[in-house]
Amino acid sequence: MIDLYTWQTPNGRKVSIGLEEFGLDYETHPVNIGKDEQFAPDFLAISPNNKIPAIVDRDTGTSLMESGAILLYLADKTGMLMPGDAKGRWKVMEWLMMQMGSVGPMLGQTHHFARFNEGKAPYAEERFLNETKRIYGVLNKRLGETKYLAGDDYTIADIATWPWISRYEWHRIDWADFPDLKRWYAGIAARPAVQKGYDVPNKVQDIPVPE
Ligand SMILES: N[C@@H](CCC(=O)N[C@@H](CS)C(=O)NCC(=O)O)C(=O)O
Repeated sequence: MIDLYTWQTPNGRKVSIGLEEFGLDYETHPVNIGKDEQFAPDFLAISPNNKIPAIVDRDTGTSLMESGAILLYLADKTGMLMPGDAKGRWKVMEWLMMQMGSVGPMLGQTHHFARFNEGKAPYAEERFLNETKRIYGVLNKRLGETKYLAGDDYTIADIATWPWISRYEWHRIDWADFPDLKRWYAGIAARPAVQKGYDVPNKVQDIPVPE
């Protein structure tokens, strides 16, 4: 049994979608980051950086913060969604780290400057919207070459990246420029585990899907 500490954000959804895909039993503990619950001392003991998501694996006593580390841990625990061969594993690492180092941080800044604080910092808005568009281009190019980010198979690299793209309505992109990313996005959106994990801990809206 896994205790999941989360909120309905892209980083949180990575782990709830992952848990659904892995078929693991989990108990959800909502941490309302809009009410600063991530700063509660009890939560800090599990997540030293005061951010969701975090897990505690009751089977092993392992507690983990950082969505990338959590997905790697769960893939290791189940032997799923990560290739067995070294070449395949490193491709997953490559695209997982690209998500952790670029997709999440850059798109996250776009949300802050272009969505929540529009007009306050024009340079930052321009910089992060441009960076977001550039990243969409990188993903689109990759997905023009391979079915999923790390190759032929759906892996934790896709699970980590998809929830960020599911916020595309905030990114001011034109889907006509990114047909391969659109194909990938829509295919993953249709997966039952993704639909279930998207609504954890609360349903906010249906998954947006571009026309
Ligand atoms: N690198 C971390 C980022 C986690 C993160 O930024 N979580 C956000 C929600 S998406 C959060 O908890 N924000 C609350 C805060 O910054 O105080 C991960 O991937 O788990």
